[in-house]
Amino acid sequence: MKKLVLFCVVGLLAAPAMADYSFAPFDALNVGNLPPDGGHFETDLGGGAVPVATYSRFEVSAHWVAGGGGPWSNEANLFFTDNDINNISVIYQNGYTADNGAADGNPIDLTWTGVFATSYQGGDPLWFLACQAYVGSTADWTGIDITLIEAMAMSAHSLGTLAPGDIANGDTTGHSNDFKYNRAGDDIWALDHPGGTLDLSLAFDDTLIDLDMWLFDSAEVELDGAWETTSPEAITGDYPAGTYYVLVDGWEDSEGAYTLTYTPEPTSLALLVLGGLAVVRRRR
Ligand SMILES: [Ca+2]
Ligand SMILES: [Ca+2]
Ligand SMILES: [Ca+2]
Repeated sequence: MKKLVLFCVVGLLAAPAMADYSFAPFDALNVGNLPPDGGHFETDLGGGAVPVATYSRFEVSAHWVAGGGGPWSNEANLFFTDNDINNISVIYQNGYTADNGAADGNPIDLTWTGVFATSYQGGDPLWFLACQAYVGSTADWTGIDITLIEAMAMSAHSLGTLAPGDIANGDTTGHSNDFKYNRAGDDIWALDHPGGTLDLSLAFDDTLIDLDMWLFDSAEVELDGAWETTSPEAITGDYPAGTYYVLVDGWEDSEGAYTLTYTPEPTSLALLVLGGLAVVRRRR
């Protein structure tokens, strides 16, 4: 009988103390669209005073009031870059709409919580750009409050360590959004890989949710990813022995239950899928 090791996540791990950085709040009035429509707002946020560290996430809030041209609050986009709009080399975050924007022009306190597509390392200037995406419309953003959140190590956030043959039953519902580009909660699992074929399958109810997964090495460098819209997501590759990390994350704000299966060989997975035939768990 195949040995299944089931991990059921019943609570969140305590987060390590992090160093965050906040800028003094500021206003952006008559915010319009990006060129060629024009009128967007941009600032270098004081020009590079942020302490050197790896910042992986951001939290932004602002009071939003419609101007002319019929803007909606869900058209309020922010961007983080390394330079002004004519000299951008690095886009830390591309057009990102608020968590609570609405399809209307009513005043609202907007919040954005997100993960940088490329982590910001501090020291170098960080530019903040704001725009209203609807052509010809403007809005006032006041009391813009930006906090940069220092990166959290995957090793510190692992929910458990899987060996070949293990299955993890998890659920990202309500979990913190620590990794990747979207605002969904996410889980990290460590893999104790004996070397050779590394085969991962992520099953979930794709009629309700859309989960994705990524594989990282021990230095937390991304090796592979699976971001189709259907279940199961699959990653297969040949990797040397060592510790690896799997990130289970949702598309946009999709969260829910999943079964993550780590098998040493594609044949084992095929047997499981074909009817639960007994397979022997590989031992080192
Ligand atoms: Ca998380
Ligand atoms: Ca996430
Ligand atoms: Ca997916």
